[in-house]
Amino acid sequence: MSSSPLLPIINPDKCGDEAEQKIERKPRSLTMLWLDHPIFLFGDVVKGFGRGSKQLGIPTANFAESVIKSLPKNFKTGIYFGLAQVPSYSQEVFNMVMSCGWNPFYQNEKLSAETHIIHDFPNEFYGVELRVLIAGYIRPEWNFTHVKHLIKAIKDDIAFAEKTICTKDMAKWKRMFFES
Ligand code: ADP
Ligand code: RBF
Ligand code: MG
Repeated sequence: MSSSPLLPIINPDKCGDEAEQKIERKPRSLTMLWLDHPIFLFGDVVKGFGRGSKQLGIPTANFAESVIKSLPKNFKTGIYFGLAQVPSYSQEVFNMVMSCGWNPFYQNEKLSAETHIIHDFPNEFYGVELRVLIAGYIRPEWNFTHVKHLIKAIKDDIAFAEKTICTKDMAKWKRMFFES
C-alpha cells in the first residue's frame, strides 16, 4: 500500500496504544500541510451527543448537516486546523482544531463537522453563528483502545495547531473572511 507523505505510518488493524506511539506527527512538507485554498464555512451551532465536554473535557461546536453538505466534493475527512469566530460573542478570531469525519471511536453513523475553538468561553453558545476557516490538514481520524488515548491525540492536535498557525501571517485571511 502506498502512503501519502502526510499520512502517518499506521497499521489500520492495530490502531491504538502501540500504533499511536509510532505516529510521526511532523509533516514532511509544510506546503502539503496548509491547504492551497482555505475553506470557509459558516452556520449555526447545533446540538450533538454532548460527549465533547462531558467525556473528553474538550467541547466541540457542531455544524448542521446542511453546512457539512457545502464542503467541496473532494474533501478528505480528518482532523484540520484553522481560525474561528463566534460574532455574537466577539469579533475576535481564534485558532481552532476541527474534526470532519465519522468519529470511529464512537462509531458514528453520520458525518460530523465539529470545531474546538482554542479559547475559554464563559458559557455555551448554541444556536448562534459560527464561522470557520479551514486552513490546514493535520491527520486522518483514528480509532483508539481507550478514551484517554483519544483525549491525548486531541490535545496533541491542539498543541500542533497552535505551533503551526503562528508560523503564517493570517492577517489577510482574517480581513477577507471575518471582518463583517
Ligand atoms: P455537543 O455534542 O452538543 O456539540 P459538546 O460537549 O461538544 O456538545 O459541547 C459543545 C458546546 O460547548 C458548543 O456547542 C458550545 O456551545 C460550547 N463550547 C464552550 N467552549 C467551547 C469551545 N472552546 N469550543 C467549542 N465549543 C465550546
Ligand atoms: N474522533 C475519533 O473517533 N477519532 C479521532 O482521531 C478524533 N480526533 C479528533 C481530533 C480533534 C481535534 C477533535 C476536535 C475531535 C476529534 N474526534 C475524533 C472527534 C471526537 O470523537 C468528538 O469530538 C467527540 O465525540 C465529541 O463529539
Ligand atoms: Mg460537539
